[in-house]
Parts: sequence; structure tokens; C-alpha cells
Amino acid sequence: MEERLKELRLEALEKVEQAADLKSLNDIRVAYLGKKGPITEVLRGMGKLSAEERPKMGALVNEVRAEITEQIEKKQALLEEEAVQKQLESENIDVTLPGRPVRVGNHHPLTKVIEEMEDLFIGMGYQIAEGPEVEQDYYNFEALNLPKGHPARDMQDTFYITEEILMRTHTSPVQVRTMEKHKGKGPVRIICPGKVYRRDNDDATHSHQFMQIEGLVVDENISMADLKGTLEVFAKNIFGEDREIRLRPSFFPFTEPSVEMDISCKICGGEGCHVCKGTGWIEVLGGGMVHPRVLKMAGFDPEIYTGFAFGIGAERIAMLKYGVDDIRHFYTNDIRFLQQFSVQE
Ligand code: 2U9
Repeated sequence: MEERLKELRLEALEKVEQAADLKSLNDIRVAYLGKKGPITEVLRGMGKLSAEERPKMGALVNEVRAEITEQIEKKQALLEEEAVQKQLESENIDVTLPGRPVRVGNHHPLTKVIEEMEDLFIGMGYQIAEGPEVEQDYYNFEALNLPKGHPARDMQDTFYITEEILMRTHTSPVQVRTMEKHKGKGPVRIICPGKVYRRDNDDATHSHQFMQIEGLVVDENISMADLKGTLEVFAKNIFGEDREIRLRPSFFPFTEPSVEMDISCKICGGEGCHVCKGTGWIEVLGGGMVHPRVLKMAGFDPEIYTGFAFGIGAERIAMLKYGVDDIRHFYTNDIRFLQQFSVQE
């Protein structure tokens, strides 16, 4: 019996030593120390021993069982430690690795132009005014000295919802609405950015829908000199300090006198090139002194008040500023086009 116990001890300890994981270690524990295991069997056989041998053999069984248990526990601690190490290694983070770049979007070029214009004019004491894109014939045409049947309406043919309701062709109706709110009392200093519509065939320089920015100042003693000075500040700020401006006479039903403004060509510096078609000048906007009839219809006394107004397409500014050759790029949203206007530019 003693031999058998020693054999079992050796066998069990060897297996414990070789156990590769916690599951096989537990199998060994059950196999050797469990109720149906060989050691329990030896204990059961002790009844047959003499009274002398029994305590000796009992002590040996306890010793063997204690030793196997101790070794199993040691091995278990070792395997558990190993498992923790393995897990830590597999979850290891290399803090020296470079981070994944965060993709930052950017504003649309038209948004950039509009926000730049807004900042500039807010700095000069203007307020931003907005209004409906679906407008009444009265605010879009009538109040701007374009009565029904006026030939200049053709130039701004639009999409009609009904006979009297239409998609606005300019943001001028916002100016009229703002003037009405002032109830004949100046000053009015506003910038009106917004979407406008025209019945036009789309091509590289025309779009049936575009963004306009219009400005209006109404007060006592406002003159052409104020308009010219303001437009010069605008041109130099948006296109560069080295740009010159010139005003040419023009006609709009809502301004009298009316002008168109050119800026000197950046490409040739005024010498004449293909961009300015050999003239050295590029047309950018229209403007003029608010027609007295327009002032009157909006509730201002033209004997006391005068005003200037101007209008420009945001696409036109963006095309000149960024060298874009086709207006349709602004609407097709090709990511390769849009990404060129990111902050890192
Ligand atoms: C009121 C009175 C007058 C706004 C003006 C222009 C001249 C002009 C065009 C530029 C390019 C339209 O976007 S475009 O196609 N605009 O030339 N706009 S004067 O005059 C006003 C506006 C409101 C009450």
C-alpha cells in the first residue's frame, strides 16, 4: 500500500508539473484527489490494515494528499499569473504610435465668400438681413420700380408659383421689407446674402439659381462718394490691396444714377490678357444711388433721405478670387473641388 501511495505521488506530481493550462490542472485534481480517485480508494482499503499499521498509513495518505494539493495550488497560481501576463501582452498599447489623423471638413467656397463679406460689412456698422425666397411680385419687381410690363423684367425672368407669387430674382426685396420696417426713419445699413433664381439656361457662367449679396445704405447726405469709397474698401479687402477700381455708367431701374464696377486684372496687372479680354479690367458688380421712387414706395422721404445700393453674385466673387472657370463646380459637390478650400489651403 505504501508503495502504491508513493507511486501515486510521483505520478500525480509529474502530471501537475506538466499541466499546460488551468483546465488540465483541474482534471488532475479531480482524477487524483476526487471521491472516485486512487487516493480515496487507498483510504477505503485501510479497514483491512492492522491497528498498528493504520495510523502510519493514515499519516502517509494525508502527507501525500497534502503534497499533491500544495503542488496543484502552486501550479495553479503560476498558470493564473501566466494567463494574466498573456492577456496584458495581448492588450498592450504602443503609446508611441502616431495617432490616426482626424478628418476635418471645410466650408463651401460660397459660404467662405459670404462669411468674409459679412465680417467686412459688420465691421463697417452694417447688419445682416434675410428674407423669403418665395416672394410677392410687389416686393421683387413693383417696389423696385419695375412695374408690370416693364422691359427690364425680361432680364430677370423667373419661376412663377402663381401670377403674384414667384421665386425672387435678387435679394432686393429683403431691402424693401427692411426699409418698410424702419417706417421712414434712417439710417439703414444692411447686407442681404441669399439664394436667388432666374429663368436661365445653365452654362459655365450662368446658373438658374445662385447666391447674391446686396448692400443698402439709406440716410441723410449719402452720396455717390460714399458708394465709391465703400466699394473700394470691399474690392481691396476681398481681392487684395493692390487692386484698383473704376466705375462705369450703367442702368438699373432701381438706381439712378447707376454704375458698374470693374477691378484691375490681377493676372496682367492692367496690361491686358486673356482673363480680362485685353482690357486690363474685370467687371464685378453693379450699384448706384437708390431711385427716389424706390425710397418713396418704401416709406422714405426722398427730399430728406438718399441712399446707395449694390449687388454682386457670390459665385462671381469666388470665381475671381479662387480662379474657378465654371460656375457649375459650386453645385456639383465634387469632393476633389471642395477639398481645395480647406483650412490648410
Ligand atoms: C433697393 C434699391 C436698390 C441693388 C443693385 C445691382 C445694381 C446689380 C447684379 C449684380 C450681379 C445682380 O447678382 S447679379 O446678377 N446687381 O447690378 N443691384 S443695384 O439695388 C437696390 C437694391 C435694393 C431697395
